[in-house]
Amino acid sequence: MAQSENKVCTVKSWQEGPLIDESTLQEDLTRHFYYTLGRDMVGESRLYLYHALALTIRDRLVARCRTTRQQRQLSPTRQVAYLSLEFLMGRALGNAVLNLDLEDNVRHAVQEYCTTLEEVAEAEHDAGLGNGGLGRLAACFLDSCATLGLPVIGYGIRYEYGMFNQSIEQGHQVEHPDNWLREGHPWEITAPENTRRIKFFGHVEVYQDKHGRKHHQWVNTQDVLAVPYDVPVPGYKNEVVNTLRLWKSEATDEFNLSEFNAGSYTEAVARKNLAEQITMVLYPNDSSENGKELRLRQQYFLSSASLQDLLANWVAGHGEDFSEFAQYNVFQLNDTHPSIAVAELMRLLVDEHDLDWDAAWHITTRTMAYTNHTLLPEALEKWSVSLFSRLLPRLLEIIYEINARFLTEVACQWPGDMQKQRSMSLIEEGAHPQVRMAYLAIVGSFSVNGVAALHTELLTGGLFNEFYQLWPHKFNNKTNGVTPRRWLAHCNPELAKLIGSKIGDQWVAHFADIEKIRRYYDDKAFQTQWLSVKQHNKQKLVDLVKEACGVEFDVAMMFDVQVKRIHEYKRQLLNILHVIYLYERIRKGDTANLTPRCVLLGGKAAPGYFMAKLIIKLFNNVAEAINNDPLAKPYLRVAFLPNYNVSAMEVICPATDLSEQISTTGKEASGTGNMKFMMNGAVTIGTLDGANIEIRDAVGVENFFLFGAKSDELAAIRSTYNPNQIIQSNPALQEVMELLESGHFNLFEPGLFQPIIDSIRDPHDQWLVAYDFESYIEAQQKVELAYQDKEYWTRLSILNTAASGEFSSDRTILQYSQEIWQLAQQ
Ligand code: 26W
Repeated sequence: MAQSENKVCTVKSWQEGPLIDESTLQEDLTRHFYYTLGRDMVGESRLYLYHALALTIRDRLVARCRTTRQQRQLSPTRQVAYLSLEFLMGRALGNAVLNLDLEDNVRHAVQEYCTTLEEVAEAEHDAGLGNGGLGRLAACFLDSCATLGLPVIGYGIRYEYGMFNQSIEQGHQVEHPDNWLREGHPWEITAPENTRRIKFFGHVEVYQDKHGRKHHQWVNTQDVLAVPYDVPVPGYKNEVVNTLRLWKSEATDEFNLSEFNAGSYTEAVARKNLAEQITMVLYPNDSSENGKELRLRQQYFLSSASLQDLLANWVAGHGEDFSEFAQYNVFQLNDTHPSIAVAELMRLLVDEHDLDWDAAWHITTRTMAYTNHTLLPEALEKWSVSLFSRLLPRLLEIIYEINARFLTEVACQWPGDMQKQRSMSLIEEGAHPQVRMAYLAIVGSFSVNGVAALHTELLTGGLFNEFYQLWPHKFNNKTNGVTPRRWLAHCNPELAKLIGSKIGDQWVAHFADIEKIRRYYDDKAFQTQWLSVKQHNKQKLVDLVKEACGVEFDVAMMFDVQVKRIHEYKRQLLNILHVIYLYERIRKGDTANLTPRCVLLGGKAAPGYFMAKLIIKLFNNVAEAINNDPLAKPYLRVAFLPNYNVSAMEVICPATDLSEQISTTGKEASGTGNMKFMMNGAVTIGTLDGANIEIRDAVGVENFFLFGAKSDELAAIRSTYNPNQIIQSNPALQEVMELLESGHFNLFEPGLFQPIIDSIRDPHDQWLVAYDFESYIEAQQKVELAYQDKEYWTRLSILNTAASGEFSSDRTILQYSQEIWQLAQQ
């Protein structure tokens, strides 16, 4: 339909959006409760009150979202699409209340229902649409983009089942499906009119038009529909509301029609299931590729739907003229997961919008930008050529064409060097040829970035060095950050208030300001208040640990915390060895200088990752032995918190004294938990890895407990690594190993932990657990002494928060905006 035929009819009185005063909010809350949801028993369920409140707030978000869109239409600027298979949003209510500045009014409105805002907020399920760091980073970025008023739209998948729920049974991890949509998701609004059609399977036919031009037609495909669900993303007190568009897969009508006509009702329904499988579940692997066909389908589904969406909007405004498209659009690829977008944009421009190859390539390589989040070789995505040719035949052709042209460039740069061509090719040759997705992303992008200084150095100097030599200008660093709204203002309201009482509230949106509290680190009264907030936060964690683990933590003891995905490189095992070492000291009566501590561990293991699951079991067995030993009680308590997620971190990081960031150097790309802890005044014990290096520089080397091998020493260490000798020559480690090997922690499960013992003693142990043990213990001893001096520790704590200014994702996003996206300053 031509635009002039559209009848435009806006009801003026709705343009402004609903008021946010207490009585209007109250009226809306009641109306949603009684009429939208059809409830009348106030005491019936907090769930309905939560839904009514969410709808009340959503009304306000919708109004602002519309104005944001309208304002941008008035003066079009460059915009960004952030493509990510994961958005780990957590809960939305508290964040929306904070960002819309509704707290006082909402509190009063809720009071009428004889409950508190906190209790109502508890009814919300976490949106767990991500594994860990990469997914949560995407969520922090959306918050910063909206707060900075940047035109950034997030594109992701609306998984029916998010990250699995974890329970612990007899010390083992057990996975349970996360049916987070069961009770409805009040924040989303579906836009079926923007449904897109995604092709799979089929084959390619070539024909020539009357001008002799070749065209490729991807035919006989089995299509799936992508239906968008929009989630509002509010900026902090700035009236801006951006959008996160999540795609759900649905069957097309033809599927049903043809099969219904043939009388195959059941087959038709089965087909429907097949289509809907695509967005059924989030893959719970965060560090190893498993090459599952469904995962590639998800990646293509997201990439194609999102690109079609943007192209359709472009065509609506500019017709088929793409000459300025690259001036107005950027696609940021969150790791290689959506990197098939490079080939898909080529396909859409060439096959569907009739551009020639060079024009399309010009656009693609000026709009795509790629962020790498991992150096682990096993996490680098490769898809088998045979799978590609079956599932996405036209895309494979396009990848071959991109590769052929690229290899010509390689040949020009390194004439006659066939080895170069082999090592840089987008296709890894061999018995089972594979497409190297990271290389596709690099070749198709104008920017490639790492997520911390060391990580970017290791990318350019190692993993991607040949590409760096070819195109040094493409590579850049963007050190990660986290949003101070969720990770300080919202999760630690008491500390936020104390900070506000000294330096005002500007820091929430201008986090560099946080540095101003440094002035008070020596102020006795301030220290006392600081400590009392921490104690209060610790009590909340005590309650959580008691309820979830049945273990009694004590606020008088040091809270030593490691929460993150369970992985050998993150070295939860090193932490366990330290716990066993402390226990040994207690058993020997060597407790004179022992600082009482509570050790908390949390995190999920990928369901197929045997060693990670065994590490959880070991920790739980060690915890049980220690918690049941009355000797240990005054000095050491140990708990594994099941089902670590965003909401749990909101309770954990404000209560933590000591933040464990102990990965093997060169393995953790950045880390972002380290930043959340620091903001909340935890002190870090850590290696020179990822963003720890920048954290240590910011807080001052004397205020950071450093240990472990350095990245430039690793090659030498590995070449002569002899863990058995290290164990023999270190009495403390020897005792720890003896206790472990004696079966003390697995009396009824003989041999259970042998694989862990073997891995520590293995000269090829990549994670160098035995190597770093000694310096870890020394650093822990320094921590103990420091903690015993309450005033000194409090000073350290204040200094950490004060130095966390640069770890706001606002800083990170400003850098993306200026250095990669080139967005006009808003
Ligand atoms: C294909 C399986 C898979 C899935 C997810 C492989 C790898 C991933 C992610 C890249 C893992 C991840 O979350 N990486 C983390 O990204 C964070 C944000 O940049 C960093 O802070 C962490 O150091 C990094 O491990």
